[in-house]
Amino acid sequence: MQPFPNNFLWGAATAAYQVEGAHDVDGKGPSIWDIYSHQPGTTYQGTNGDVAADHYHRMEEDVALMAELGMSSYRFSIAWARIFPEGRGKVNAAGVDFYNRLIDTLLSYNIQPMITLYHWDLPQRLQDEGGWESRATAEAFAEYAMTCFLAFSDRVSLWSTFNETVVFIGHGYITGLHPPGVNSPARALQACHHVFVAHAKAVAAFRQMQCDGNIRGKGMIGFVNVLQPHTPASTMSEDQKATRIADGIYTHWLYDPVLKGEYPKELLEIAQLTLGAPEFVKGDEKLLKENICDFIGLNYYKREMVAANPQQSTFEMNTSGQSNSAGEFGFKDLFKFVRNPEGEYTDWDWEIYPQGLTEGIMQIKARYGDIPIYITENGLGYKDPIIDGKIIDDARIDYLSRHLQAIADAIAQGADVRGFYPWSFIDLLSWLNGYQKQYGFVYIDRHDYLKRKKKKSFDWYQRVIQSNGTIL
Ligand code: BGP
Repeated sequence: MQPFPNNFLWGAATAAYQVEGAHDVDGKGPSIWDIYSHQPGTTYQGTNGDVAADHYHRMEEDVALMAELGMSSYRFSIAWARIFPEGRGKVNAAGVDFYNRLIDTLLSYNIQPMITLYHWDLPQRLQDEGGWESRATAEAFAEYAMTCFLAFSDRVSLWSTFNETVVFIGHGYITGLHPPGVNSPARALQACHHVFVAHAKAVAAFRQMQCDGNIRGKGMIGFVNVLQPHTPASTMSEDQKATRIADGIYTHWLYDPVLKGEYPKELLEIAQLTLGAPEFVKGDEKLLKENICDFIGLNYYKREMVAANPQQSTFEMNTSGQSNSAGEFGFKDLFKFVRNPEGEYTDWDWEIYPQGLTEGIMQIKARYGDIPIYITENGLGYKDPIIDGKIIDDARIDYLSRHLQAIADAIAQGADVRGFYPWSFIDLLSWLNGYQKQYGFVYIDRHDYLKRKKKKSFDWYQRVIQSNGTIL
């Protein structure tokens, strides 16, 4: 049996704020990241996406490189504030035009676009009006999504609404490391609920447009989540229990609403009892239930080992209404992530554990059934060595080939994995780590007018694609 099906999509991914640059060009409005990254002390050495990889101006050159690589699909996000500079209302034609040109250029090389509607760059205007804590943002998102479906869906059949809720809500509203820099689990849960509402409204609009014949025949809409499997740090029952809690918070809370149309019941009760959030309005349950995804996108970088936190080690303690407001989603103090003493780690302390990708995919299949899966991100953040002018990123080749093997293993065990989008196609901005943490197949010389150079991994991935993964 061959490791990957014949129609497997070989892709790569980017996101608008991290790659496009041109932050204030052709009528684009400011996003929360444009504003936040300009505030002192928010990002690594004050780096920002004002220029990024300047993909906005070099799109044709970049797509030609994707074609040379042999990609059959490209995952990118749309900058909401390019389409609606103020978040809603008047459409910016130049923004629509950029994505029309990008899509047409991709299709001219037979590269299938996969669009993410929201990869964290909320229009600042909507943030000023309350951001994701305001229900009106969900309405604005539905308007934005419909505008994109109408403009692009005649040529685009793969759509995802949101990228990694746990990160933009977790960092935006709990750790405070992303905009809007809040530290409140209750506010996080309410904002997160509005994201699920926004998602469901966009799915409903998509389905309606499919019925009306406005969307290309086989169009599918999904959601992209972090896939972070948890392993107990020991065989002790406390650690096993802590791991189940971590699964509940980091996985079930974020996947159940979009794949089962409901929150995990026990967790929801505890959250509403102890934090008073999320609050629903009439019809929310029905909306979620009726708008389950067509596919799920999984972003896998690492797994976490979980141990009980001796300071407060029982889940039940929280049901008594005790305050636990310091933790992630309100429950973090019930467990902690610990380092695996035998683990292999990146320079940023992310455990390299390819087998976790197989395990995570199989856990998703076990809980949610035969949902189509795309691996929408996977990659190694690394300071690439340059030897005699060549970028020799052997560590990335090793990382990606082991993770591809892990995907092949999941397929062999019956998972419906349909595509692979390594992060990232080209070196781009890492949100909090600037330009030093590289992920791409293509290097950008930031001292030589952003000149593109193919890395060693480019040639490797080209051969993988040509052989449909059989050379692994
Ligand atoms: C994911 C994001 C990407 C990308 C990637 C690497 O969470 O969806 O946008 O940034 O992580 O993360 P980092 O740049 O922090 O290494």
